[in-house]
Amino acid sequence: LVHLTINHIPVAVPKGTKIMQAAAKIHIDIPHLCYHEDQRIKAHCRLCSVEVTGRRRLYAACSTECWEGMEVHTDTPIVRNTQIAILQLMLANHNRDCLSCPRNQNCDLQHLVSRFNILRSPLPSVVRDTQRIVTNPSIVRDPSKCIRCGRCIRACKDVQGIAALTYAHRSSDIVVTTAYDKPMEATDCVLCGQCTLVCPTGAIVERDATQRVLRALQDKSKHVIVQVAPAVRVALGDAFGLGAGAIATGQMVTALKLLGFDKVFDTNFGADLTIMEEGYEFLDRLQHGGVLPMLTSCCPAWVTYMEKEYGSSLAHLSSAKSPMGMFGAVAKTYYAEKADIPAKDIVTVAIMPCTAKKAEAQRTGLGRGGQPDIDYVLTTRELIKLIKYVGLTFRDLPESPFDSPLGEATGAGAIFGATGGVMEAALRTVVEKATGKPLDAIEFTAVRGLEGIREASLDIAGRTVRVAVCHTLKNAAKLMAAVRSGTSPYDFIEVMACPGGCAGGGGQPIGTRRVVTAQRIASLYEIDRSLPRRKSHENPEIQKLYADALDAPLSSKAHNLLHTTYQA
Ligand code: HC0
Ligand code: SF4
Repeated sequence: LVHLTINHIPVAVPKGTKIMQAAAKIHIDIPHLCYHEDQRIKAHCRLCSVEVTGRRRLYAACSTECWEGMEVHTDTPIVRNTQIAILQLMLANHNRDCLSCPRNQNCDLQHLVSRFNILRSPLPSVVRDTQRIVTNPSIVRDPSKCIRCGRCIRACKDVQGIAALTYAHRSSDIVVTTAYDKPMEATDCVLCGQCTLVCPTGAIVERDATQRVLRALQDKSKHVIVQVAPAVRVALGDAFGLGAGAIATGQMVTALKLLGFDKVFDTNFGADLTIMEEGYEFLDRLQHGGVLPMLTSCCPAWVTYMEKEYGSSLAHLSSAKSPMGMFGAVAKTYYAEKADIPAKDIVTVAIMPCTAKKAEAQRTGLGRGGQPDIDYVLTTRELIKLIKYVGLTFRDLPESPFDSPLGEATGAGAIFGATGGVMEAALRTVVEKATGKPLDAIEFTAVRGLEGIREASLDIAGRTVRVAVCHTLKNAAKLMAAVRSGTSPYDFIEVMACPGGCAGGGGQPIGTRRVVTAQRIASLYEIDRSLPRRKSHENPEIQKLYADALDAPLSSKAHNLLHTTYQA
């Protein structure tokens, strides 16, 4: 242990601990902006400067390791004046239209300016361009809000291995932009939103659809239904003081009903349906010499990555639509018929922990007659805004169940929101179908966890099947090298673009970090354990859907409705 004092309070910390974490141990939050707990430390904003007795320069608390006998001061006049000067410089180069900023009241810069009680800025504004860049369905950039902390750049490069965002120019002219200033979607960007999750201000945010959804809800001629992704229910509570990973399914359904949705359905139902199609597709490829390894196709950032980077390997992708896509297709056909409402009068909204889902919803393969199957996608963050707008005290809401017939789901559907969940859900159905025997040991723990790449071998009806699971596109690239060259040892690979899977999705609440994602994942497995049915093929509503309208998995009807194609 290393012994030091911070503001005269003694602390003992393991060797190698940074001043920032030592201070946190005694409940002192040292201000910071470029530092993010999941990222490489850059220490370039210098906002975390502290004084050390006997030393003439200031130290960055995020990057300086504690030493024996160190006396740290976080609140001396020099420290405070430095921090205020840094903030004032940032403010001079920051578009301060806070009142109409998407991150209003949820902005690190705003919090710090408030914390330091900076009432007026003595420096004249040098903000140049205040034009927001709106070129794709998912992500909006506002360079006038950028404080050049580089967190988005590191998320894109270090997590996804993509590097669509970069610094350009030098010194006071430095900006964060894309290569040649191209629109994001015209770069290697896959719209995953990991950059939006770490941005401390409103410089890079999801494209807001809340107003359009509110208008649909107020339109009496429309029947507005909503589906909610598996990972939203374990993240939404973050914004309402429920604690990381809190399971808020029942309150969430109540909130959506109070918002005016005519029916509240579950994407987990769509996930069960995906398992039927994708699971049977895998068995079919396995038994009839189809293209292997088969790659999962439910994560839209991953699908876009495949289309942009691995165009010659698209035959490996499962043709199954994502759960969101399948849900939308069923909603505008089967459900429309059952409910006796013309599809044109049904508006489907999807709540997703994801920004890429907004772009996925606009894919031409996900619609019929020129109309999209999913009309609007809101991120978890946007749902939080809507709940706040109507003034619901979320944590006190009673619980409500999902509506029928697209609201029943199994534990297999629930775990889709965790990395490894799609594979585990698929195996629960595939193994049972292939062997014809009921599967008792349904927890495939080898594919669980947060290792970047996990693998497992299992015997399916006399054949050894090798599967792999990975999260983040940086890890996917490692597996894809072998797929492209035809040397992959695997038969089936699950890829989710975001760290931890959708639980850590780019549309989740600001403040999402790896530790929080891990708690959400634990909750998803808890939901799975708590359900009476844990295999997708045992979902009675899915069985009824096949009996009523689709015949069987992979039937031509199922193919028409539930499968899609990809384009390099
Ligand atoms: Fe996911 Fe999904 S699990 S991508 O991570 O497969 O967004 O939560 O909704 O569609 O079900 C996200 C989450 C979904 C889909 C499902 C899949
Ligand atoms: Fe990079 Fe994802 Fe952001 Fe695109 S959306 S810039 S891929 S982190």
